[in-house]
Amino acid sequence: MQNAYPHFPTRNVQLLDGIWDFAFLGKDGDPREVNIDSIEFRERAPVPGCFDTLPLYAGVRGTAAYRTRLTTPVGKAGRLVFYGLGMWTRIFVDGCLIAETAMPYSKIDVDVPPAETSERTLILLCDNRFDKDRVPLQEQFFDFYAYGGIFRSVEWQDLPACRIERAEVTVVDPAAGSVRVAVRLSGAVPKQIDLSVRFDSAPVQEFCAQTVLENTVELALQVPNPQMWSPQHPHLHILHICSADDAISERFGLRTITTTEHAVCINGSPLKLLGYCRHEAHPQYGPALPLQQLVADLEYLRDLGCNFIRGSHYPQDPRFLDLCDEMGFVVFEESLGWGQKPAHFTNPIFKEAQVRQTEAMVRKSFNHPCVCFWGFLNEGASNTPESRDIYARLASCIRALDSSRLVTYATMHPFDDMNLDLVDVVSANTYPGWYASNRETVAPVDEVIPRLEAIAASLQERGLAGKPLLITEIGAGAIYGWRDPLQAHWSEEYQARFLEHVCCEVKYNDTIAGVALWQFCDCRTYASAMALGRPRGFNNKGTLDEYRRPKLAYEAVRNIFQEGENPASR
Ligand code: ADA
Repeated sequence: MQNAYPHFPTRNVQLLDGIWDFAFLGKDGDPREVNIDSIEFRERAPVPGCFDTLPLYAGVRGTAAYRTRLTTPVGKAGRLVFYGLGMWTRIFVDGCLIAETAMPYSKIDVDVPPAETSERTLILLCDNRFDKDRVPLQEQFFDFYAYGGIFRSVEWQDLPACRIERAEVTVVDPAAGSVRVAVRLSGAVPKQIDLSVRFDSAPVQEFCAQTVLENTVELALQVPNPQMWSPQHPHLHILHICSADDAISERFGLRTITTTEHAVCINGSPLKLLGYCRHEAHPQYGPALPLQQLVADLEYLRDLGCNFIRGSHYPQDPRFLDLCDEMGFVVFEESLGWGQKPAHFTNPIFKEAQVRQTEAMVRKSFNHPCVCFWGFLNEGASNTPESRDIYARLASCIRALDSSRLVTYATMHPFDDMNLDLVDVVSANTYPGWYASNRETVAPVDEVIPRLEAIAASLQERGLAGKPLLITEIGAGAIYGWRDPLQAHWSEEYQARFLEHVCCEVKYNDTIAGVALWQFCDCRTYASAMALGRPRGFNNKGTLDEYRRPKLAYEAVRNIFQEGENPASR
């Protein structure tokens, strides 16, 4: 069984998901000191799964050990693919440490040397404690709960000597079906290679003795019977490439993404982006969401009339992106970040980690037509001079890997941001009518239109008017079931009235390219006194609650987003 794209049809791929052996090793010890031979695995735990959502370890921070056994061919190298791990992980195969990683939510490949026996043991030490040096990307002050464990699937692949790692497809002319393909190779890579190429079920084309430069073969190809991808018609093509040793199937879409002064265009046509920010979160699973939940969330989003999802605030599950490709959603994918300050921007460990994760995200999602925006550093202190270096580095490392998508980041400083010259689209987070600028205002909803107008005017004054303005967060909290005739803050009525007002303004204001409302569903957040502004310990600005029960605002948003032409309803 193959997980998300790309697929490797000739490799022996084993999905390692299931019930693993488990032990919780304590809250205090140093995970680097653990002797893995002495661990007594007395419990069982699901993979994927967050151990700290299980009743026994709910809310606990410390080191957990997971173990499984697998059978691999004797003498053959292989690869473990982790589609998304928790905060900090050490990975052992047959008792040897083979990797240590602190890139929460990132897809990680770990190559494993051959062994003389076929029975092998995989142990993961997963630590979910905050530690700025060890896990520079995730901190306690973030407004979403940091879970521990194995968030997404784990896979084993037997590896051939010369492997086809990826075939990255860049669209040159979508209507004509012309594409450039970079075939990335690794392992025992020859100077020249024979490749056979097939699109969908079209005849195979042979490309003999292709020159390999820097482990890459560049091909200019023509897709037979090209059909474009768009939210209305999310047509997908599959590219199969084979060499003597290996084969890969990559799925992609033929589309371009460009901008005009006020709009984002797909295949040259402006598309008003209407949607939500979404956390991968559920009270029972944390971010280890079952497929059923991914599909259910997308069905709700489609029913709401959305065509746009901001994957806040980390690299997205590849299975979710596969579904977005298929259902025609436009996605804003960003690396992990939340409110970082100058102290972060001047810390080389933080900067390196940020660049590494952002590059890994771009490589992972390169062929998803749904992904149209690359983002980073949500709500960082981008109004400080210290921010310049890392913002510029991230924008340029993204463009060096992929020049076909829009680069942006969600700013909470639309009036004095210092880095907006770097982006293709200005993405502003703003909370008029919720975190009201004047706490005595009786009708805080009235702050919405003046604030949006002031942001647009300020961009104009600063010579940024040529870049489309996207509202990447705006919202109001409501406690599910809390009804109040006075429509006070936290009531479902206030949220419904607020979102109705916002949606009308954004949908019909031609100077705004779109909106990602904050947020799709409630999600668990601070466990400390920082939860004082977060009743129940949840961020309650969801239009659905954490169990996906729609609040009053659901109908209000749906009525407006669905009005007139609705790109997501087919
Ligand atoms: C910020 C942040 C979100 C969330 C939101 C809120 O904009 O990016 O993650 O914390 O504020 O609810 O206040």
